[in-house]
Amino acid sequence: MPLSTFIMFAEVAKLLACSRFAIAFTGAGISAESGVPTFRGKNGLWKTYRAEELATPEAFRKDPPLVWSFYRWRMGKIIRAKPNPAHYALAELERMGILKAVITQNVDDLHREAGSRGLIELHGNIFRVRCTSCSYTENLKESGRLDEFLEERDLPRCPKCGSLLRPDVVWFGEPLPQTALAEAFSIAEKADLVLVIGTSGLVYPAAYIPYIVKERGGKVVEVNTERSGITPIADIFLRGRAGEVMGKLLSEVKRVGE
Ligand code: BJW
Ligand code: ZN
Repeated sequence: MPLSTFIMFAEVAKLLACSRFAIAFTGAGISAESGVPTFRGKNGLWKTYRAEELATPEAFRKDPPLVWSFYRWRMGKIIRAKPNPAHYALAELERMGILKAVITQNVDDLHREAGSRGLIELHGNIFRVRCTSCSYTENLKESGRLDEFLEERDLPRCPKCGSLLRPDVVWFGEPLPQTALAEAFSIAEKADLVLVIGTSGLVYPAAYIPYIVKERGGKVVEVNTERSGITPIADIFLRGRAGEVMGKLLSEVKRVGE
């Protein structure tokens, strides 16, 4: 590791250890090392698939079989993915009392699997489905019906009213879940440090989170393999893969605390 990177790790570890209310804001890049594809970038989903044909309410109205085949494929891929050292590092920082919340744009459930408890999911959860007509929702992981659901060829129907079910995720042009967004903004207002990990920072309103922290005088520490929409306001930029960087950072935080 070059000396400058080593010094930056030590500095971030100290900032974290001395923080009063540190939070994390994560995106698809944190799950890349778990084998979950990101959206943008050279191997991103939106390079192969067109977002407007798959991740909008209009697309679902126009062609529900197409949208469902995309989501069934992703559910099947994501259910086999395991959290990586970055997810585990955040859960451990929370157990150590350093991290107060993880605000994620990811729908893959990997933070929860890694043990994060103060978790806010801004864009929903891919393993939850909800009815397009009534209030029915189901978490397919919890109900144990995921395999059956993935094998089924027909469009999924609501067991209560027979209407079409849809993935409980947030598509372009849809509002984010109100309680989750309000809570995320309120937490960001309190934070004196935000770790921004693996997001292009291009999708709003989620991408406001680091700006809120910065505006209130908090530090912005970014972990990413590339520059992002957030990099211009980052106080410290740790370039690298989330799993590798966060594993090292956790060790450094533990060393500082000894
Ligand atoms: C690594 C790595 C490794 C790789 N280690 N790093 C201003 C204000 C408000 C809204 C807007 C606004 N301007 C425009 C809008 C509209 C729109 C928007 O933001 N569009 C922009 C794209 C221009 N926003 C919306 O439509 C939102 N809704 C809304 O605004 O509603 C308003 C409304 C109010 C009231 C009534 C009605 C409407 C909704 C946005 C929903 C986004 N949905 C998706 C799909 C979720 C479901 C699914 O999974 O299928 O969410 S799109 C996709 O993008 C997904 C992600 O959560 C989101 C963000 O992507 P993310 O996580 O940043 O991933 P990538 O791929 O972009 O980046 C990966 C990063 O990782 C890169 O930087 C890599 O370098 C890095 N990386 N490997 C570390 N190993
Ligand atoms: Zn229903």
